[in-house]
Amino acid sequence: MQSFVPPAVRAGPEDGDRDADGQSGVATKTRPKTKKPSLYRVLLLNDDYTPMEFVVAILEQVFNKSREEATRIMLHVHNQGVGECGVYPFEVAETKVTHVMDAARRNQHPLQCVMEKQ
Ligand code: TYC
Repeated sequence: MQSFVPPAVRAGPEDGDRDADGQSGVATKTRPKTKKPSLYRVLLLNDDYTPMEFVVAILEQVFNKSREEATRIMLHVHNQGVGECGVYPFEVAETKVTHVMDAARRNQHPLQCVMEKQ
């Protein structure tokens, strides 16, 4: 015995919703089943000791920036104190922060990289 669930409270069409034509008969446009992932900004913080060239290299290698864009972001952080390297889904942002912090530690630089929910 299948219990009735009104369409308005269901997540979206499932296999059992399809009729002989393969039409679901359930509206999907207003409530798509797939959810967009939350996005996180990855930020670099300024300090007085990390070499500019190291920060540029991080922005090129970890954040796939051109040398010109990497230099622009590095100078923005240097002058403003903080700057955005990119916006990513949680796990991508977390991995990039880890890569930056590992590289900074390996090279004994105090560079700090953080993420924040957008
Ligand atoms: N302020 C540093 C210097 O003068 C350069 C720097 C830029 C450091 C950006 C960190 O996130 C940073 N060498």
